[in-house]
Amino acid sequence: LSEPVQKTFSFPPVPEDSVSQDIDHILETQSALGIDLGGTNLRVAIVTMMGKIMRKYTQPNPKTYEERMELILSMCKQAMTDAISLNCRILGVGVSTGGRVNPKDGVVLDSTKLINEWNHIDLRSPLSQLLHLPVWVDNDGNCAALAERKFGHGKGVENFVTVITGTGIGGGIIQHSELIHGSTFCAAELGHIMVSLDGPECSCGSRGCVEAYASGLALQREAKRLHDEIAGICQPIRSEYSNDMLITEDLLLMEGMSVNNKEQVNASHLVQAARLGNRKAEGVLQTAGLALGVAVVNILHTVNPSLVVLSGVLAQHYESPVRNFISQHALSSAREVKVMTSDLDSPALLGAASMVLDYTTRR
Ligand code: ADP
Ligand code: BMX
Ligand code: MG
Ligand code: CA
Ligand code: ZN
Repeated sequence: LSEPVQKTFSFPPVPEDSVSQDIDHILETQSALGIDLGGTNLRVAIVTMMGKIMRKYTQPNPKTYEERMELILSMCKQAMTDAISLNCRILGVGVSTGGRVNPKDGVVLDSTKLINEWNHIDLRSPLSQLLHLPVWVDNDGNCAALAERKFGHGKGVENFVTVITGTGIGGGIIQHSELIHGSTFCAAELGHIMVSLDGPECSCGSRGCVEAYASGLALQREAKRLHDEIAGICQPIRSEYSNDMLITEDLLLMEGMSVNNKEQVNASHLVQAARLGNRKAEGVLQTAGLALGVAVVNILHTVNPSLVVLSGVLAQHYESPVRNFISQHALSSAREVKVMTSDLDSPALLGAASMVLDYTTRR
């Protein structure tokens, strides 16, 4: 007997190019709304599967709970409308926020005074009710680590840590390719690693935290202090170096700023003054870099990552002081760690979006 002939059917071959174009198209249109709530800014963005930010909206983060919720909801509504014209299909919402977060429930448990009225806040329910979408929430530093894992230097790295400098200092720890949250969701609050017994006051209520030395807010505090010193003793003289900075006898004042209007002085002026050779500003930045170095060495000796990714407004400035401190003070087995500056635009925001993109495409 001859074998029965099996009937098979095969589809005509599809040119490879069109398959990859289809996939590219899906990856471009499938998107998430990312929200990032920081000590200064509230950001919303439409982010594609590939990590491309299609549109970003930034407002100052309001000081009260009601105003903040209202603004989040109105910015999201705007983004949802714009997503249609951008041909982006929004699969869900990812929220990155300062404070301790229970990601299982989508609840902010507690916050330092960088974000007022931000304790026991259910973010998931109101957002999912309004937008009819699934919502994920995590701490901003943790989100920054997720972004590095998916889009940044952390791709394929099993154990790494990220430190993100903004108004405060956030952190995220990836161990065995997963985030660490700890027993009460307070792991990786790296800004509150204490680097001295009696240092400057921190926004968490303690003293000597690395955030109190090296955050945007800490540098702003020091910039104001230097400004007040000079304002108290002499009239500014126009500097020959710069139009927007007045430097007198090693101290600094910013042009266009009356002595009463201190609000304009911030970390970026301090960095600029240091670049122009202001020794006091240089000293402040050196101390900040040293403090961050101490914190990072403590992190190395706790979780022994192979990579530390620095991100945020001051990352580039901190890279070499941190490397130097490691080479001088880390145990030799921890010393081989790589230190890199992130190449991502808005890691916390991208990480918030990645929670949606990773989950909705999981098989
Ligand atoms: P958030 O803390 O709200 O997440 P950002 O990451 O946007 O905010 O960072 C805001 C902080 O960074 C503020 O403290 C601000 O003073 C500081 N900052 C903004 N631009 C610069 C800059 N060019 N250099 C240094 N610090 C900056
Ligand atoms: C604070 C703390 C952290 C946060 C970090 C960076 C709050 C509200 N914030 O240490 O949870 O990760 O700031 O935040 O408790 P950012 O404001 O610099 O983005
Ligand atoms: Mg931030
Ligand atoms: Ca964290
Ligand atoms: Zn602190």
